[in-house]
Amino acid sequence: MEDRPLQQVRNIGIIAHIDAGKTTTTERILFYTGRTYRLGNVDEGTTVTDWMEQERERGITIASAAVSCFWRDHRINIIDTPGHIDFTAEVQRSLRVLDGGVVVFDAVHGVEPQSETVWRQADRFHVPRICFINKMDKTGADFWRSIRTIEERLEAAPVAIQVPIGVESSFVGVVDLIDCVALVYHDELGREPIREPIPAELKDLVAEKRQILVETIAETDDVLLTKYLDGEELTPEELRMGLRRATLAGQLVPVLCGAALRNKGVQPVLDAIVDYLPSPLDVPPIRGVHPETGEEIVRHADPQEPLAALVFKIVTDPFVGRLAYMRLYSGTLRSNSSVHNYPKDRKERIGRLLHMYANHREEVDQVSAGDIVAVGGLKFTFTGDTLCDPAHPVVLESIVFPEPVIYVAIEPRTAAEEQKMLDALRALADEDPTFKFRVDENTGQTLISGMGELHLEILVERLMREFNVRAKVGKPQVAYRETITKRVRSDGEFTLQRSGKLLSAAVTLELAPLAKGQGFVFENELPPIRLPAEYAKAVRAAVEESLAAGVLAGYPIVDIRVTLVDAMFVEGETSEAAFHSAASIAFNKGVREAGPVLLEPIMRIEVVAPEENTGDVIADMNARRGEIQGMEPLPGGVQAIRGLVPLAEMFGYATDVRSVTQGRGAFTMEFDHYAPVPESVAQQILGGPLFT
Ligand SMILES: Nc1nc2c(ncn2[C@@H]2O[C@H](COP(=O)(O)OP(=O)(O)OP(=O)(O)O)[C@@H](O)[C@H]2O)c(=O)[nH]1
Ligand SMILES: [Mg+2]
Repeated sequence: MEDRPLQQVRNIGIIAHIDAGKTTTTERILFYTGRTYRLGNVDEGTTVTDWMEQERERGITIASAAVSCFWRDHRINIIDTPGHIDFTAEVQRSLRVLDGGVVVFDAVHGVEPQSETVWRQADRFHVPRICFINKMDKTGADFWRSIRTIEERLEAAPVAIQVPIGVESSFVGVVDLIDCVALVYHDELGREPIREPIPAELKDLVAEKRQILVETIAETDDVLLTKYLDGEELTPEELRMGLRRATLAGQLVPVLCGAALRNKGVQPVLDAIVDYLPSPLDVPPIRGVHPETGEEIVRHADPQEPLAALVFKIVTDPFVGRLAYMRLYSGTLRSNSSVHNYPKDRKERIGRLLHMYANHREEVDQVSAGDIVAVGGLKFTFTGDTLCDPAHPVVLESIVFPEPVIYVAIEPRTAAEEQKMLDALRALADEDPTFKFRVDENTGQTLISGMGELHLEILVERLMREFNVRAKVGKPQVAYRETITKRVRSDGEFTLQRSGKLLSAAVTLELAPLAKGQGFVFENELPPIRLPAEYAKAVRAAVEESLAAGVLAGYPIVDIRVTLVDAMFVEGETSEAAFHSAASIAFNKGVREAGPVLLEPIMRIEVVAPEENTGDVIADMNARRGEIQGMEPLPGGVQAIRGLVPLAEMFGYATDVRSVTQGRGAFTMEFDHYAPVPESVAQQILGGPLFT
């Protein structure tokens, strides 16, 4: 894959709600750009990007896949991401390193729950995007309603740059509003959309929508606005340039439509990627900090600048072993060279450089700023780490992943497989930052935790298929949290007689609740003259350890501020260990006195069901301690029912919703926030009253 000047490179993520058609669209992109010679199909398990066995069997994308192709002399690096919420980490890490996004929608539904999730993620990383309203061939498809849902539910500024020709089974192509020409698909494979005059019956609609488009673009640019207000015609080139500027600035979102499965409307998406989405030179330079001084460092997409690369994915490849996927923001990286890893502060030797094409590899000698590459041979490097030139150290902002919300106990079929299982779990956790495992000290059980039932199901299956570990798994459990509800001061004292020597320490901690999602804050009010730094460090370490297992049921403690307000010791008769113990005593006693409560994950769910079942769905949701937040009639006589429900009440819901709706209902659910468990429910979970 020969290189292109950076302004002719596009690093793009295909993102959307589950099943919107991301992989099907990617498959057509690879076909029309000549990367493939036949069209694969998700339902037959023959696409390029859904290459994992489980993806092919289930017809869903599980892991994001990187591919590259060329269009109009531009190199387009695409990452096809999963839509299922359990795999949200894949979207997060992809959007963190990509420059532009193609957001796909199902034309029958428009915005769906995960459309909102990925849109917010793209907002967080300031990723300019275009929208592709797919499945225009389906019954109930509605291009204009889909655009309205983007405006209303995503608070965005979508602007149609096309008008569909026909709809449902009569959908044959689009009218390009900038060039005022119809693109009609006559051939089965959709290789050559034919440029034709605008169908007469669409002339008025096209004129109306073009007027809106021209006005909308003109309003984003003073020069164009002046020309427009002077009554001058804006040229297609001026419109395209104006729309490009507005898209890169996040002011407008161009909207296209098509039916990828019917091979219609994909080539204009490729044109829009080139015309409206950024090259690595169009995105702001990356900011990092100096690992020692903390001073801010800016790096530009320039191969001559010192190297700065962010690792966004680790994969264990069956043929070449452990691969680290990274995005280069500046500089040049050569195979067999050495770099420095921060925050690990370790030297790393660069082995092979590979351009990945789904699960195929193309070896290259060097890559430079703006490129995405997989690197073999790294030992200490994990997702979120920075690799840089040892002479020009820099740390880039890492990638934050959501915390797991459910867990299951897992055990190997035979004791002999214990170690093999733990090694396999380590390899899987190495790849997936939202998958965690630990051995519970009290029970000795191995617990694996993740984002949802499907997430853990897939990973347990991988244990078997890829690591040949047969495992038994328990029932899914909710990953509760604990927190406190009132401010307390708590003293802790520790005394130990060792080899005739007295060691003692006493501390006073103030514990205070923090707002939801604030996590943990530690403050030390004692200057080193009052308490030597190493003892203060021991106090902090003890508190952090105690956070891992709360006093109610051993769940992690969150949203708490701990302040070290006093300490007592006798010079020479104390130690870090004494302070560590005194702090644990003070902390745990304090938590018990601070009105500890159990927190449970609350899920945002959307059930789409036939109107006649709405009542049953609502009743069932209420019975699950749910809170209905809204309903919306959708095309085809179905209703979207939205609400918040505790995860603990949602296990097995997939089966229940089908029986409540005679198999016609579907639902999506994603984590929303943690909330206190009602007293009565907490007592059931804890098997008795809480500390009061
Ligand atoms: N009718 C119709 N079906 C389509 C179209 N595009 C995709 N599909 C079907 O929609 C289903 C999902 O397609 P995918 O391409 O796997 O969707 P996805 O967005 O990649 O799904 P995830 O990766 O699992 O989130 C498959 O059955 C496709 O055949 C389309 O344009 N029209
Ligand atoms: Mg897919």
